[in-house]
Order: sequence, then C-alpha cells, then structure tokens
Amino acid sequence: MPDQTPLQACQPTLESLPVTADAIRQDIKQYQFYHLGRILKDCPPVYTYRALAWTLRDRLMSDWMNTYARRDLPGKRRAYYMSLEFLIGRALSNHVLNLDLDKTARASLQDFGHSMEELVEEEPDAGLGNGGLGRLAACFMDSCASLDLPVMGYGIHYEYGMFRQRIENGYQKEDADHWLRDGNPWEVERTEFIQRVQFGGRTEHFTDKEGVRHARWVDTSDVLAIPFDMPISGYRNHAVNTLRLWKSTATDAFNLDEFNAGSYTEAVQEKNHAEHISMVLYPNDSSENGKELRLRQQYFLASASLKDALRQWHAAGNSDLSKFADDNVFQMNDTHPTIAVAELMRLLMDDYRLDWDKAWAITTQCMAYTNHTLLPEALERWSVALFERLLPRLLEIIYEINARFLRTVSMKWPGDLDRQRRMSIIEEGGVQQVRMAWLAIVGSFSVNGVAALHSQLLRDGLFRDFVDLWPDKFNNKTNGVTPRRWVAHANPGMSALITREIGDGWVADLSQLEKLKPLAELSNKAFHADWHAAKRANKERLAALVKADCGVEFNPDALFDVQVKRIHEYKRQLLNVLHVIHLYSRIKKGHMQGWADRCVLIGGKAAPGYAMAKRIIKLVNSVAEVVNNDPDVNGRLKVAFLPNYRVSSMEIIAPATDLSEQISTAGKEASGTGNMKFMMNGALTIGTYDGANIEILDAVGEDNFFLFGLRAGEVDALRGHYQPHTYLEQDHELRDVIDLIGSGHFNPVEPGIFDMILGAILSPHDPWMTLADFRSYVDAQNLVSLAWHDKANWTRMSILNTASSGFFSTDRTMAEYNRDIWKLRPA
Ligand code: 26Q
Repeated sequence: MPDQTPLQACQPTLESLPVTADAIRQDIKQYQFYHLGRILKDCPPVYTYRALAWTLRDRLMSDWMNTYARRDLPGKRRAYYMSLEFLIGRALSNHVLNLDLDKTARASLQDFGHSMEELVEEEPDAGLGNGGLGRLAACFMDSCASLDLPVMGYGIHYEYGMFRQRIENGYQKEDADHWLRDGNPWEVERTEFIQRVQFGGRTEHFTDKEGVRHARWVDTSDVLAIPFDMPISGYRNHAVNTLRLWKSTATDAFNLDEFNAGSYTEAVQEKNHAEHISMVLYPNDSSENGKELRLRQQYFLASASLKDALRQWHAAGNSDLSKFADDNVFQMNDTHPTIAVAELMRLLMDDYRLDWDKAWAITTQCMAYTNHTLLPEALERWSVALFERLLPRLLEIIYEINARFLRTVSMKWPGDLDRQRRMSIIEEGGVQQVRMAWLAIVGSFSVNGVAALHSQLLRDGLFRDFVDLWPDKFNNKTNGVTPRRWVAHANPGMSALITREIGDGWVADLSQLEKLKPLAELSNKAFHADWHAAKRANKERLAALVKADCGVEFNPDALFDVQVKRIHEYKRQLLNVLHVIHLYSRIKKGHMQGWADRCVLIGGKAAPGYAMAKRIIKLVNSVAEVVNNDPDVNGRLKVAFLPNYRVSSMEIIAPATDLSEQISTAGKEASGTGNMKFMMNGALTIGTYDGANIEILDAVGEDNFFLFGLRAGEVDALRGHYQPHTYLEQDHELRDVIDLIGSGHFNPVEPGIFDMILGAILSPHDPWMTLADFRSYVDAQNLVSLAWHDKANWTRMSILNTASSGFFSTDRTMAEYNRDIWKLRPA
C-alpha cells in the first residue's frame, strides 16, 4: 500500500476481483451472512448497503495498491493537500460511477429487495467540512485521482462532522452528527503508521559533542495520531489516491504514574482529553474564535501529517534531506494548517539536526498557501500566551522566523517602522497575537487566491506589502467543481442527453461541452424539448424533496429560484428575502404586469453562535409561512427553507434550478463554487460582480447572465458615506417591504423579533450595504421574469450556460496548480 519500499513496489501486485453481476451478488451475500450475520430475507437496507460498500471497496483495492506501487519510487515528486476540512459527502455512487459499475451493480441487487436508490440513501454524508472550502478540497481530491496526479489528502477523522440542522418553530436547532455510528465501510485503519504528537512542556537548549547548539522539546503531554485511509477513485482510469484522516487517542503510557498511584479515574480523564482533539468539527466558517482546542486540532494535523510525509519519503528509499523539497510539496488549505511551516522547521532542526538556513530553504521550497477570504474577521490570529503554553517550541521558532524576516524588510525599506509593524508575524498591541496568514506567506513559495477578482483584491489590499517584497509569489487559481459528482452523477438525465449529442468525452474533458453551443440555437426544437424535459424531471424530483422536508408544494412549471449556501450577512440572503416580500406585496396590490410564478428555495446552516444568521433563518421561515398560506397568493409564489442543506441535497437541488442566486456584496465572496454547480446544470445566474461570478459572466456572455449591483470599488468608495435612508426615500417599493417587516406582519405572535434585522440593514454602518443594491436587484429580477416567459429563449440560455461551463471543472484547476505550483510529473 502507500508505503512500500522500492523493492516491494517492483513486485507483482494482486489481481483485481471479477466485476460481473454474479460475482458482485455473491460477495454481497457473503458479507451479509459472514460479516454481518444477516440473511437475505428481512435484511434491513443499511446492512445491504454496507455489504455492497465492502464489495466495491474490495474491487478498488488492487487499483489502490498498484497506484502506490507505481509511484513509490525514489525521486517521484508528490503533493500533499492539507486541510482541516474535506466535505466529501457520499462515496458509494461516486465509486460506482468511476468504476463504470452502475448497470452491473443494479443487476447484482435483484435478489435483495432493495433498489440502488434505496441503498444509496443509507449512506450518511461524510460532513467533515463547513461549506465551500471543505467541498473544494473534496472536488480537488476527485480531480487529482482522475488526472492520475500523485496527491494525498491529509485531514482529521472527526467523530462528529458538521451538525445536523432541524427547524423548530422557524428557528434553527442543532443535533450532533454521529456519522460513524454504524461504522465507515470505506476507511482502512493503519495502526502501523501511528504518529506521536507533542503538546505543552518546555524547551531545553544544549550543545552537542561538536559544539553545535540544539533545542529539544521536553516534558510534553503526547497524544497519538491514528491514520484512517479513504480511497479516492479516479474516473475510469484505475488510479486510486488516498485521503488520510488522523484520529487522536491517548498514548499507551498515558496513565502509568497515576494508574500506579491508584488515581484510575484521573488517568482515564487524561485519555479523554487526548481523544477530544478529533472529536468535533468547528462549525464556524467565517470568524475565528480563538479556542484552544481548535489550535490543538491544527497542530495535531500539521505535525502528524509532516511526520508521515517524511516517513513515506524515507520509506521510498530517500535519505538526502537537501532533496526533500524536490520530492514534496504541501498545499495548505487556508491558514488552518499553517503551523506546519514552524513544525517542519522544528522537525528538520531538532529531529534531523539541520541548521537554520538549510531547514528554512527546504521549508520555503515545499510550502504553498491558498487564501479563501477577504473578510478581516476571518483572518486567523492566535494569542502568543496560548502558543507559549501549548506549543512553546513552535513559538520560539515563529519568533526566530519573524526576527529574520523583519531584518529582510528593514534592509529593503530602512527606517520604515510602520511597514515593519504592519508586516510583523507578531501583532503587537494589548494582547500579542500570531498572524497566521503572515506566517503562511513568509513560509511559502506560492500564495494564491481562488478567483481572479479575489486574487487581485488580495494583491491590492491585504497582501500589498508582501507583493512589494515578493511579487512573484502571488498567483490566482480560480476554483472549480468536479463534473463527475456535479453533473454525471447528480444529473443523469441531462448527462445522457449531452452524451447522445457529443459523446461521453466531456466527463473527463469538460471543455468539450462547447460542442453543445450550436444546439442552443432556437432551430433545434427536438433538442430543446429534450433539454426542457430533463430539467422538468429534475424539478419534479426536487419538488418531492421540498414536499417531504418542508411540507410545501412546488409547481414544477414555475421558475425555481434557489439560494443555498452558508447563512451569512455578506452572502445577503436578506436581499433575497426583501425581493420575496416585494413580490408578495405586488400580489397583495394586484401589480401583476410581467409576473412569473416562482418557487423560492433557500437553504443553509448558520454557525451556532451567529445570532444574526440564525435570525435570518427565522425570517425566511416566517415569510414562507405567511406567503404560502395567504389565499391571495394562490400558488403564484411559494417559499421554502430546506432544512439541513448538505452535499447530498445539492445533488438534487442543482440539477433542478432555473435561477441561481449569487448575490454577495461585491468584493466579499472570494469565489463561490455553488455558482459553478448551478451553471453546469443549466441554471441562469442572477449575481453581483463578485468572486467567480465575474468569470462565469465572461464565459457565458452578459446576455445570458443577470448582473446587478455595485462593484467592489463602488462598495469601498461608498463606505463612510452610506445613507440607507436615501434609498428608502427614493423607492416606495423598498419602503413597502421595510414597512411590512416593521409592522409585524410576519411575526404577529413574536413581536419585535426582526428588529435586529431592520436595525442592521437600516444602519449607515451596514458593511454589506444591502439597501444600496435593492433597486438594481429588483430590476434584474424583473428582467428574469420577463425572460422566463420566452420559454424557448430561456432554454437557449440554459444550454449556453452548460455549454460555457467547461472552465469551471476542477480538472482545469488542478492542471493549473500542477503546472504552476506542484510540478508533479505525469504518472
Ligand atoms: C477558522 C478558525 C477557527 C474555526 C473555524 C475557522 C474556519 C473554518 C472554515 C474559517 C473559515 C472556514 C471556511 C471558509 C470557506 O468556506 N470559504 C469559502 O471558500 C470557498 C472555496 O475557495 C470559496 O468559494 C468561498 O467564496 C469562500 O467563502
């Protein structure tokens, strides 16, 4: 497996198992009977699912081993994607697609009394991430395997993933997500590769026999990191990469002293402490909250992963550390694993006895950093005091990195103390803080943003001083999504149609969707009818989900207007709600010119501590309650909040969407990736000039995109002069909306609950400037309604969106990372 010596790598590897329906059926039965103790009759579907999962995992095994045997040779360069989050969702249907086993697996199930669809539903989503950043990591893993790039993911084996969201009386309630309760049939535990991670203690400095000064970290409280490997299959190419997730556990020796002293319960408590590290994912996607346990998680991941990468590199027959950076590159997914910069320095100096300059040259040639946010409140800072207590040796190293770095700065800009203060990794002030983004920039050879605008704003703003110093470090890598999960799997109807017309090459080369462009012409009546029918079937599927989960009837002939993403003020779900209320008020007034029937779907989780986001959910639900039950509305407008939005719900939602809402305040959404999933599935976008929306607009053309709102520069220029009341005075339709909320129309029995929302959007300090974009948004929405009436032209635009989405495949994104940053040689 992933860790063979070159000798083993040359040995013949195991044959793959037969993939006929009979062989698969036989294996499922064996697992059901011998492993699970169940017989065919009355076997609950969850066990049949598990037996099928094992059966398929067996069929991945030889490819998995061969993939590593092929690559584990001296001098073979590798990349490691380090991320606190991998939002992978379900695996079964993904492997079935990649192995081309759909028909066979269905045929093998005939004796079991469960359909493939039922079994797929038995698998819980692996919700090991919050949102965009975590899902991006999962799409990257898919594309790396499909491109046969030697990339391993390193993450945390959280016992509890992203919380499950319930809606009670319109309010969000959180339940723990114990996704491992029934076991995870995909993972392989590898105790032979356990690593030890240190915490606490103190540093000792000493001089060795040759008179060289060294440091050692002593009296630490250690925990063990156990790796669990998940196979990441490539699309029909026999490559299987590894996602390695670390679980924390107490060391065996954890309790000897106390145990012998008879303090049994205290000893077991310490074990608990160790196991807390990988217990739960922090459900916070946009503000760092400085919790000690989070820093422990970050260091746990960084340390275990670096030690493991060093071990793998040695196991492949390498020993000259000066070549380590030729063979290894670490991509850090945001600043979350950035302590890896200091940890690699520590390992190279304290464990391998390299001097500072050698260690620094290696470290800065193998670390690369991706930034995912411009929001200042999301920039990670850790108090020096916490570092001192938890990771004293790492703090020393960070101080030394900073001292040397500031010397470079003062050489280039002598006497510019303000610049030194701005660029220091240690922020001075009331409490000293470590600025993780600065550590990441100083320690990396590549720093990238995730969409063209975002990368430009980083260069011009947050990272400007660093760009002055190292202009060549900074680059853009526009995000993408994997077309396997987000089109081929999620939208089989449309996929079959595309394949019928242009062949199936698009699945592995999404740029081929361009070939659909001629078919968008209105003269292709038959293709248009088929396209419309596929979308219509997807809308029926979503309508059934909405009915089941929200109790709301969606009419598949109405416009499906969808916004699903984390709830955040900058994403402006509120602007969407203001428009919904405006539509409602039009109905009440009988202003129906140009009306289009709409079903508005909103979904997403609020961070449990984010009071405003939670209140926005309540507002959506309250508005839905009134609108859906007002007889005057009579089905022309429906509103639903979909509970527990997650990867597997997006697989139903994106293919059924007509209108994709991407309405963040310009300059705030780094990229967005939901926008790409919708576009690929033939939705039109209503959006601001923000993040990857700009590149979507460029690709599809402004005639096929509903653009509105202030641009990033205009938002900045308005800051300090923003006067929301002027918009109210000028716009009676906006006044009507605000008055309806203010009158308590949506909250007759809970007076005052929306005052905080009105207060926020009516404040001249509203950073998201919601009211500034209201008129422009409503005008764009009116154009949407008009466009919807011309069914043929809408279908034309829908086809053009899909046909223009080729750029947004993570296959392209990964090819760019590889070309510019990783430089992995093709396997
Ligand atoms: C940090 C410290 C402590 C606790 C939690 C966190 C934390 C966790 C997750 C901070 C941020 C996140 C997630 C951020 C995120 O998802 N960003 C999104 O990344 C996408 C992929 O690049 C972009 O498309 C989105 O625009 C961006 O918002």
